[in-house]
Amino acid sequence: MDASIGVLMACPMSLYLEQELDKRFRLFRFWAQPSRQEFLKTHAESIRAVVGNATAGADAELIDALPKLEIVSSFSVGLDKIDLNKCKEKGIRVTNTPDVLTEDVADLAIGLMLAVLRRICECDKHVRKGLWKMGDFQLTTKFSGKRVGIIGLGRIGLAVAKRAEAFDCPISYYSRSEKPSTNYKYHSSVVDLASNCDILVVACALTPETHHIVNREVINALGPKGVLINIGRGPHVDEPELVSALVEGRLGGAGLDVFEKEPEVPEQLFGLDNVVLLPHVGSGTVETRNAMADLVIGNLEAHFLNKPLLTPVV
Ligand code: 8YV
Repeated sequence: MDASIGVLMACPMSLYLEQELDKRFRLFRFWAQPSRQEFLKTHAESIRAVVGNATAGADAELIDALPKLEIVSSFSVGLDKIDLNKCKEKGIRVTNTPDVLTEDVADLAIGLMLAVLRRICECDKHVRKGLWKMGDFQLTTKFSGKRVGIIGLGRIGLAVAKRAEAFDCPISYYSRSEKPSTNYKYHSSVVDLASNCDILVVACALTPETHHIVNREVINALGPKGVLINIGRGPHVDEPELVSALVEGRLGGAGLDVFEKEPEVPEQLFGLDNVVLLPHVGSGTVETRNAMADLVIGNLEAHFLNKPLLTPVV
């Protein structure tokens, strides 16, 4: 690799990735710059790649500030922090990290379902606080056999479905169009899906069309016994509506790995025992994060060696 190629990392995401990028390129850490404006004045001309993730990517402003930008390689499967249209217009290539994280994210979705219904986190607190000696824990809710509804039947949605099937859960889904390749029941509206399932899982990409796809109407359709699982993106859900539904008992529970304004989480949720709150860790295992990092590097190397990209988006 040509070690003079400038690569800009948008925010901290993986020490292993930083090390590997350092070995191959001239790596700039955007978050460590005292003034981004000054930094760009000095180095914009030498940056040919941006590495972003689910927190920071390449918006129109950054893309316009980097005249030599050739590729955005995202350490995420989600592309919502990248201005894809702008990249297309300017002929900037875009790659992401699909497949390598599918199993982890789907595993965590099932973990959240079990944790919410069986109150696993509450049970753990009960033991740690010494409350077991005072009496048995309250009865909880069975997971096996519950009707699971999935918004978005892409790689992750399908992996969640496959796992839930092993728990004898009937599967239904919503997506833009029916998938002829599966026998899962299709609903052409999210409200219909929510009315006909016990657990609703958000597993679609965040786009302008799917922003707040889980709104008040959907939450009310899911109802006081229903559970929402979000392993997609915070802005898929109208968060104030979700919070009020949980507080008022109009929704049975929620398992959330993502939030609208991460790392801010609505404090009203902290007092509720029917919610499980995770700090966006769907892909957060050593194995998967390293595989994602290898894919980011593989894409950058392919690009700069004029070879086909491994996981091209644009
Ligand atoms: C990461 C993600 O949490 O792949 C995605 O879309 O949200 C994640 O895997 C993130 O990009 C890690 O920094």
